[in-house]
Amino acid sequence: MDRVSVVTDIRQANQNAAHENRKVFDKCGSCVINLMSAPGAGKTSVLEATIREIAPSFKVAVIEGDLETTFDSDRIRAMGVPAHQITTGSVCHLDARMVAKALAVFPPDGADLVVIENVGNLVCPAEFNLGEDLRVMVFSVVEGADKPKKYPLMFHTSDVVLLNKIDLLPYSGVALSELLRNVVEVNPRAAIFPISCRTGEGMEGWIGWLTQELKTRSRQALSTLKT
Ligand SMILES: Nc1nc2c(ncn2[C@@H]2O[C@H](COP(=O)(O)OP(=O)(O)OP(=O)(O)O)[C@@H](O)[C@H]2O)c(=O)[nH]1
Ligand SMILES: [Mg+2]
Repeated sequence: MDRVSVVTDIRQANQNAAHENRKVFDKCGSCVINLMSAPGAGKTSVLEATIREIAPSFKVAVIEGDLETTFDSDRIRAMGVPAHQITTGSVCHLDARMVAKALAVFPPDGADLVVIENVGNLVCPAEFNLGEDLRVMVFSVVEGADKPKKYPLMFHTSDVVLLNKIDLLPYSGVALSELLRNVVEVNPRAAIFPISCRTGEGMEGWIGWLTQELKTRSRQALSTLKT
C-alpha cells in the first residue's frame, strides 16, 4: 500500500470513529468541546476558570489527553468534576478511537458539557475530528503575533480562539492588534476573546459566549425531542 492510501485509510477510520462518538454524545445530550493548544498555553487553566463560572448551572465532564501523567485530570477532579485521563505514550494528538475507548469506561451521561483537552501541540490535533461540536483553541499571546500565519490549521478550524496570558503583554513585545489582525485573516468566522486566566481579565466575554451556546443547544435539543 502506498503512503497516500495509508493516510487516506487512517483519515477514513478516524472519521468513522468520530461519527460513532457523535452518536454517543447525542444520546447523552452533551455539547462537546475539543480544547486545543500548544503545550502550556493554558488549556487546563482555562478549563478550571470556566468550570468555576459555569459549574453551578451546567454539568461538566472532562476527558484529558497527555503523553504521560494524570496531572491535568487530577486538577479537574480536585474541583469535584468527573475527569478521565487518556495517556497517549508517544502520540502527539488524540484521535477518535482513543476517545471511543475512553467513552466505553467514562460515559458522560447527563453532562451538559464535555470538554476534551487535547495533547499540547499546535499542529497535529487539528487534523483529527473527535466527534466534537466545537473547537476551542487557546493561544498564549507571548508566543508571537506571527503564529496564526505560520501555523494556520488550528486557527483556521477553530470556532473560538482564546488569546490567553494578556497580563504578560507588557513584557512580551507582542502587539495585540497585530495578533488579532492575523487571527482574523486566517479565520474570519472565529469568535476571538483576549483573556487572562491569571487576572480574570476578558473571561466574562468567553463565559457569556459559552453560556449562550449551551442554552441555545439545549433549547434546540428540547424542540427536537418534542417534534
Ligand atoms: N501569566 C499567566 N500565566 C498563565 C495564564 N494561564 C495559564 N498560565 C500559566 O501557564 C502555565 C501552563 O498552564 P496550563 O493551564 O497547565 O497549560 P496547558 O495548556 O493545560 O498545558 P499542557 O496541558 O501541558 O499542554 C501554568 O504555569 C499556568 O499557571 C495566564 O493567563 N497568565
Ligand atoms: Mg493541560
